[in-house]
Amino acid sequence: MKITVLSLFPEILRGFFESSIMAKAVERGLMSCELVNIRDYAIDKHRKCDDEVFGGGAGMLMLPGPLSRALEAAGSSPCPPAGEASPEPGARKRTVFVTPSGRLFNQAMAAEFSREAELVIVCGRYEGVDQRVIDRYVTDEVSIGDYVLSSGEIAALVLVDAVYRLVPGVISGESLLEESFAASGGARAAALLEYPQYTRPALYDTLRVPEVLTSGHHANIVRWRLRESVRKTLAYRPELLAAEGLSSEVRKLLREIITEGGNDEPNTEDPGAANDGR
Ligand code: 6GU
Repeated sequence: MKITVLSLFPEILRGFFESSIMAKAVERGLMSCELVNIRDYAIDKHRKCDDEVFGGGAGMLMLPGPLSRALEAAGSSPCPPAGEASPEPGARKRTVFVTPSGRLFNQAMAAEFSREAELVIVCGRYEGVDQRVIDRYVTDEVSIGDYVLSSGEIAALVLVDAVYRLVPGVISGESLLEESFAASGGARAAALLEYPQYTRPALYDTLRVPEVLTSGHHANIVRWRLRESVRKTLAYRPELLAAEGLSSEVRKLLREIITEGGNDEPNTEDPGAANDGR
């Protein structure tokens, strides 16, 4: 997969593309990445990229000229003028504008983007971008959450990170399978948050790892983990448990946890007592 990111501050992005798993994926030929400085497509002698908003208002907007030329160079195709036939669905290069006024990004969108051969991502700066550029080139407007960032670069990195790791071969299938939300991009209706995890030492200062995890009893471990997942999901993201398609096991655990109330200690409970009903 090839990802091209257009930005007025590509240096903010470079470190990410040149380090860790991304660099490895590039080395292995699974990914290729290009950073484009929009200012390189400004043609006046001051390399101007922004101007005031028509109709008044605070701040500056990115000019249509430099950004359009950068998009053309990146291979984004303009949508045809009104009245002309639209290209086949999927024929236009996926061109994503990251903006707080976009569609809310989620794992299903990450999975969809990861199936594209190429992705172009545009980072906004200042108060935003001239709407005509969005109308002509952008296929998707995406926000990463209900808060405001000062620019699109960090949001673009969030998007890139969520997407490229789903490209086959980039990380192990096992890690993908286990993690929170893995299922929400696929067929399952609901996903649970991940259970707590521990590593050595088993006793750190006065804090002991839940005994079940060092017991070697695989079935008990699986049950404990599911229970903790349900407990955590109930505490932090109860709306995920309202979805259809919860297994009967999860529904049973949920009932038990709700009946228990908040007065149990997950690290000291008897793992065997939770689910066998005896
Ligand atoms: Cl994509 N950009 C900016 N500037 N702020 C955001 C955002 C994007 N998503 C949430 N907040």
